Amino acid sequence: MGNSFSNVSAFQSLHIVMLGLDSAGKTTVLYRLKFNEFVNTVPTIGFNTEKIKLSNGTAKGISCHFWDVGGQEKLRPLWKSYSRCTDGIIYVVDSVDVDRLEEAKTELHKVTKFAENQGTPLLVIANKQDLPKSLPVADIEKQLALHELTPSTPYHVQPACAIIGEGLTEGMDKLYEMILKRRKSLKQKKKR
Ligand SMILES: Nc1nc2c(ncn2[C@@H]2O[C@H](COP(=O)(O)OP(=O)(O)OP(=O)(O)O)[C@@H](O)[C@H]2O)c(=O)[nH]1
Ligand SMILES: [Mg+2]
Repeated sequence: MGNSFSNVSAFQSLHIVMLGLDSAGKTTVLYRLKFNEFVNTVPTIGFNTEKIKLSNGTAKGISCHFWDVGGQEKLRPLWKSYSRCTDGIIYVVDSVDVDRLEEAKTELHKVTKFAENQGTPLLVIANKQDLPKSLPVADIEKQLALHELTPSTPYHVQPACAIIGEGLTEGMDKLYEMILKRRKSLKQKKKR
């Protein structure tokens, strides 16, 4: 007891949406978290949803209801309704797809600007860090212009490799930490 996680019930279910351009690795992340193994994916037409009890890290035991929405251009209009009033947003980026980082930035900034998403914690997963030409996290943070997000959006950028699961526990722990912090400050605001 006594740590920052002690005040949240392990039985609460968090509502998390996973967004990002097509082929960024969202579904690979989802099934890595669910089965703790690599699952070969096909492009998502629509969405996948899974209830997952986190099995590692400081958020171990916390239940999450994930919504993994397809990233193809024709599916992106769906992002608005899926991201509405969630506890957290995970934005997956392909760290080698440098040519589409500008597009990834534009789409991310659109999502964070929706009124219903104001203040929702954001975890950016800089995926595919196993590949030789992957951009370092600092460059991805800069190219996505995360410092230009609305000041109320707390964020963390996590280097990861969804294929082997590296970085996912750390990322989920950070997201959980940001969610708790936000809940605490909303509670305090209500009391005033
Ligand atoms: N090398 C490498 N490949 C990865 C990694 N994560 C995912 N991939 C591969 O990237 C491809 C796309 O992965 P998906 O998880 O289907 O991508 P997605 O973001 O769900 O794509 P959409 O469903 O189209 O939006 C697949 O071939 C994955 O095996 C990673 O960390 N490293
Ligand atoms: Mg997918």
